[in-house]
Amino acid sequence: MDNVISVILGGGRGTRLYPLTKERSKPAVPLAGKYRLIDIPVSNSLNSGINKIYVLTQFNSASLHRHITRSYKFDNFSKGFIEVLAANQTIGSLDWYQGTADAVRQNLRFFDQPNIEYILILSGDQLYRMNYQHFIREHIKSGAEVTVSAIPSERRHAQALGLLKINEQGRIVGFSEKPKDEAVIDTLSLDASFFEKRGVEPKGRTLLASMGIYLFNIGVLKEVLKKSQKPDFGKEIIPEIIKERAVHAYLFDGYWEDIGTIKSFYEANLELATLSPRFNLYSEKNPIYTSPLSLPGAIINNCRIIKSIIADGCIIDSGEISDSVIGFRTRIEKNTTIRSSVLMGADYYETKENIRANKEKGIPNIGIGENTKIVGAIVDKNVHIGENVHIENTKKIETFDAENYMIRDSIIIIPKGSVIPSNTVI
Ligand code: ADQ
Ligand code: ADP
Repeated sequence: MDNVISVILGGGRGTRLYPLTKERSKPAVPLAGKYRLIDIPVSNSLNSGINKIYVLTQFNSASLHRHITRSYKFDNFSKGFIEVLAANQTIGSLDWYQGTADAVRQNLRFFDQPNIEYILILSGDQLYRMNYQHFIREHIKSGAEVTVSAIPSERRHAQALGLLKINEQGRIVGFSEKPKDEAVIDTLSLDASFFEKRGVEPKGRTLLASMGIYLFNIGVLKEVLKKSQKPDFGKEIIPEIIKERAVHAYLFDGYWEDIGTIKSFYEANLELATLSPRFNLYSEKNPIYTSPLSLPGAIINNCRIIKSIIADGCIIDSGEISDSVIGFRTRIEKNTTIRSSVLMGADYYETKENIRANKEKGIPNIGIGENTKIVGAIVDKNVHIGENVHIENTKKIETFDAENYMIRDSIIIIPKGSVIPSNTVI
């Protein structure tokens, strides 16, 4: 794996996960109480023996930088590194990356290193576990110049994915990015025998979708991105090159979820808080790495907790927590109800001075106040929620913007550092 570089696409303008991306770049968005999105592709790379990793992001937020330097350290002899390449820091471009291929194109000079033969391009907002060694081995065996990782998919997801068709040798002979036209989807549909022949149970899936994960021979990548100046792999580059280049598909049939939207992010977090989630954070062999936090265990006074993750350093008094993720350092006062919610926790415990200052300003402390009820929400870090607050989208509003909260996909989001005064009803 010494001849492979992982390039993680860390997000475009970040509108889909907004406001979680308001003050941080997408790879730094917290996940499952103590991780960040970037930990998934980085851990997959490290567990596959790839330790040369670049993260391409629009801006290098302080939190991303801090998280990476704290979490991932390589010794002198390993030649490993993780570097963030931010759009606003590249010479020759003061603009943002225009798309996935543009992001890679603008940084090609960093990847062009002696002994590097393959560039593995990964998405930064997907939850899955893959051993890239199998993928790379398959790529070499097939003699492909480019390989796209592909997953069987149901028709209802067709319009959100790149769909592909392969021949007997596994070469991609048709590709359509997020087709809207049912007739086009029909031409890309496969019958059960296609999957069965390849040892995959179809389970009602009739399509083969791109996972947005690409392996390029470095020379081919350079030529392709020089020849075409188009900004996106899925929209333009892949559909263009399948005619001229040997582009193959690698069939993957494990758990894989795009968590780049508020709804999918929320649902994936809640699923992680069940006893048998499809994504296993408890794997001894392939752990998901993150920052060592040096926090004590959570303290819980008298609380009924059902299907929930309670991260380190929480201080919880009483009430009920169900189907929720409670991030590190969350303080929850007496008689509270937290249901179907993702709380991201806090970056620090407030000191006596902080608490005095809160009182002077007339704002609640960081955490969740007494008698408060939160249902169906994402609460970002360092949020001050007072007493007798009720946060619940009872009217099932789809989208809404208020000063200290937002609703997206019917999920209420309290942005980082917001203040929700006592007795507020949302
Ligand atoms: P999408 O995920 O919709 O489809 P895109 O928005 O291009 O494609 O995002 C791919 C990845 O690149 C994401 O991790 C995103 O955050 C990141 N990204 C996007 N723009 C970027 C930019 N300007 N700079 C840096 N990073 C950026 C793609 C493929 C489909 C495939 C799906 C699978 O195009 O064919 O089916 O992934 O999820
Ligand atoms: P996020 O992307 O989650 O918003 P931050 O930029 O807040 O991340 O960075 C998180 C880290 O920064 C924490 O681990 C914490 O140690 C530190 N940090 C941030 N704000 C403060 C603060 N006000 N006091 C002490 N430490 C802080």
